[in-house]
Amino acid sequence: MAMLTVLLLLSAAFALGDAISSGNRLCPRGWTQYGSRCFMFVKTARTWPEAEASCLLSTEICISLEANLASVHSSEEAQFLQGVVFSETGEFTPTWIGGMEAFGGLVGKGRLWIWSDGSKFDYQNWNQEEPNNNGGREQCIVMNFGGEQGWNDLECGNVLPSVCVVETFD
Ligand SMILES: [Ca+2]
Repeated sequence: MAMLTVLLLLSAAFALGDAISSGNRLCPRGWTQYGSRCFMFVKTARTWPEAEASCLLSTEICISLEANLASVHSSEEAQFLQGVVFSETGEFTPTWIGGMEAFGGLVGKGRLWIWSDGSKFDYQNWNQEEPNNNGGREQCIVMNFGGEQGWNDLECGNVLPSVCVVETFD
């Protein structure tokens, strides 16, 4: 009987441990958690496609994280990302995020913007007069642009720092 009690207590303790750890999701080392996601500023200046590829190659202890350039879904999240960049560079440095124009502008009227992580394009933070597709080749989104420090569409070949995102994990 005593043994059974001990076993019951042990299993209760393990169940409790599971509950605690499931509410305590983690970010890889060096990444900053916001909500259910983890972000990392990448100082090395790259083109947008090179920056996205670099996020995809992110690893943690030899495990591929398959991160993407960051999507942004609220003004609070946009401000959080500005804070991440500011804390790393001391200023509001123009930085690639994961927004890009789908289908190379072949959608006709209006432009179709998507996030490279596949999430819904449900928030935008364009500067006034943007996105203006200056020169007809501005298909990637940069944050912290100009005096307004909002978003601008910019040619994807510009080299800039970037911010990656990955989901938290148990
Ligand atoms: Ca523009």
